[in-house]
Amino acid sequence: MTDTPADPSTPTSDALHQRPGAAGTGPAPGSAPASDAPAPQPSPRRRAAHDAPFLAAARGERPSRRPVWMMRQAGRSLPEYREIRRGTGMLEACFTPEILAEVTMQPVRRHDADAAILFSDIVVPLKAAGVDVDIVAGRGPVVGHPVRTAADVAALPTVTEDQLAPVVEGIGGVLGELRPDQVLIGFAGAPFTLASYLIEGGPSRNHERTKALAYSDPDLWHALMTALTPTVIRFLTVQAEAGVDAVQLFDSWVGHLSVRDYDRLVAPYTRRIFEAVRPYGIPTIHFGVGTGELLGTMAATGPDVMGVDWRVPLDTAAGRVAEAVRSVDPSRQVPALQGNLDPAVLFAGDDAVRRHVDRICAEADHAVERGDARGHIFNLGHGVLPDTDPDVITRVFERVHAR
Ligand code: 1CP
Repeated sequence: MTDTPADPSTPTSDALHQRPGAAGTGPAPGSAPASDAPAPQPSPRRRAAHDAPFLAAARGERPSRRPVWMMRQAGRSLPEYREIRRGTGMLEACFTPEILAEVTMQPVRRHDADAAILFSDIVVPLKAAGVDVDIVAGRGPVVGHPVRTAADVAALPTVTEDQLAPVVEGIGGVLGELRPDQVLIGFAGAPFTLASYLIEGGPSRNHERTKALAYSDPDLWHALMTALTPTVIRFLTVQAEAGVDAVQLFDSWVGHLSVRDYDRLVAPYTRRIFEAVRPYGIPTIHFGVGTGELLGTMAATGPDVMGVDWRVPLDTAAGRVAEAVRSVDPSRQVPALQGNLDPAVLFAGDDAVRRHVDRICAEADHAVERGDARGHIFNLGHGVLPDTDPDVITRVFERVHAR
């Protein structure tokens, strides 16, 4: 894989306004996703997100207010979520369009969020493709037959558009409810994080089987990443065609790798994914936990927005990101930053919450003024913890909007 080419990696403001659904703005010939999917089709449900603060910040324009959303804003912190989920399995909920749309909208209504995040899970495309995976309450994704041999890799299916029809229908439901200044973010798990669940068979503290496979049998590792990448691309492009306004690629556990290993084992596939989504003209976000040392290398794979966990101050993160992006292509606009309140701060009382929110906004502003970030989207440094008081979350949204 070569590095991201200069021009296409720098979506201009115009390019970001273009939706594949608008007349004559579909992906350029030859730049279609690296899959056998048909050329992107206009979505009858595609809306124009006008004056959306999220989009302005992602493009490097001045937003009418500082945009804020939270990873895992939909979910167990909300009583209305626990209510609607009663008696319905997690994956069943992800494949039921009405539940998907309702759960996605719940935090947007309650907190006046600037973005909805699609209620789904990173294992949804694997499940849709027929992989034996379930989400076990209190544990997370569990894989019936872990992937550890060449035969296992060869047997991995690539998800098809038809298998994702319920997700497309759910997206339509959300788009019908959002205000024009609110956006819908679609997402996918990145191949490393998916590979970890597939190899380990479930959540893992140290990802030792995953790393052992990569270190002992690089050919098998690359075969697995090569097999997973088209499913990730298909999941994202199907969401883009259904009308999402942005996508986030979660490589949640990639911070367990050294930067050298990340570059060899992961970056080529991530780059391929961002290249495949770029023709859709929607902002891309990239995020992983514990990625302080990887921020520059991750940013160089091509996202428009870099998510930062809470361990690195945003102005420090911006320096790392900007330096890496400029070293690949000095003409490329530096990414915007997303982050990075420690989710545990939400348990520390209103004074601490205000102090940390204000500090983070100041660090982001410093980075933007210095020219090391094109904008700031406020978020947590990882997902909302299940026991968080939803009223505290609402007050964070209010505080950020006042800044
Ligand atoms: O029954 C339940 O409510 C189970 C809890 C739950 C929820 C609410 C899981 C199981 N997934 C989800 C939804 C989910 N997953 C969203 C919804 C939208 C939102 O953010 O509001 C998103 C974006 C995800 C993505 C996801 N799933 C990631 C990437 C983000 C991250 O947290 O780093 C990962 C790693 C997963 C795997 C997963 N799914 C569920 C759990 C408990 C886990 C983590 C398990 C582990 O520790 O490995």
